[in-house]
Amino acid sequence: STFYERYHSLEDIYYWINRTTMDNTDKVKAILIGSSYEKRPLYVLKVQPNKKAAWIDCGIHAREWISPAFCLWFVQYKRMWRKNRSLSRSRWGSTCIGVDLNRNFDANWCTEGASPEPCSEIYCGAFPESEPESQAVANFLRTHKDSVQLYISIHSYSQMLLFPYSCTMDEAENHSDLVSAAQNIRRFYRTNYKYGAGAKTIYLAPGGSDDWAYKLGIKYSFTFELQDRGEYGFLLPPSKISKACNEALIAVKTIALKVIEKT
Ligand code: 0X9
Ligand code: ZN
Repeated sequence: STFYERYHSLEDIYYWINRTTMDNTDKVKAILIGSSYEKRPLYVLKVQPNKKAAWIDCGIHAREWISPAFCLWFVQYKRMWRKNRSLSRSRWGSTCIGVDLNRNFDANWCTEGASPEPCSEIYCGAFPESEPESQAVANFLRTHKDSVQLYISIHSYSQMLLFPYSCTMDEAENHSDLVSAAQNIRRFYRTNYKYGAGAKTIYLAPGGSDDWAYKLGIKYSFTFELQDRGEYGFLLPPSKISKACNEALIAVKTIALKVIEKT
């Protein structure tokens, strides 16, 4: 299998980022946007010098192995860990690790579908953007919101394309545009993907990055839940990487074309 058909350690991914930027100085730039709780650098890889841009992040949920493989981005500490690594003390005095970064953004923060309990898997953090990781992403997007027209967050698993809102049952103002963008993508998938507004398709989940980016003004905002549908779940075997990434790549291309056409 090739390098891209395997999972990699964080050290390898940093090496890959370094190598890729050095080999393509004209096309790829690494921008340091902050550091994680454990003081590891967070990079944006800028791959087009154009004014118009799309943001793609991978690894908001660490245990979703296929996600960083798609971007070669940000990797996790433990194989089945979901949250970041920050320490917080619960009301009962016990110490728990981690905030769910996809509950830490300022979009109906910590309402139904998130938990104020530090030990929960969906702990929302002490306040919106309390975590360095979500802060770094939010700061970057705030600064670049005029050029970023498409926001994509890669997760796994369940084979779904989700769009706002997840933080309320309300319909997004451009709901029909989002539906048609998702339908467009679907035509190119051989694997079956479900799509729809997050809250109605899966569950209420406030504080997510997609809803936050949408409220910031990025009207095309998606969360991709990549393969599979539960057979391997979070531990998608390396032999399945190429198919999972290829179909995600086609989806990203299709949706970017649609956004260009509309804006
Ligand atoms: O619950 C989540 O954060 C995502 N599902 S996952 O299984 N990867 O954890 C769904 C995110 C959908 N969008 C928002 N909740 N904003
Ligand atoms: Zn996730």
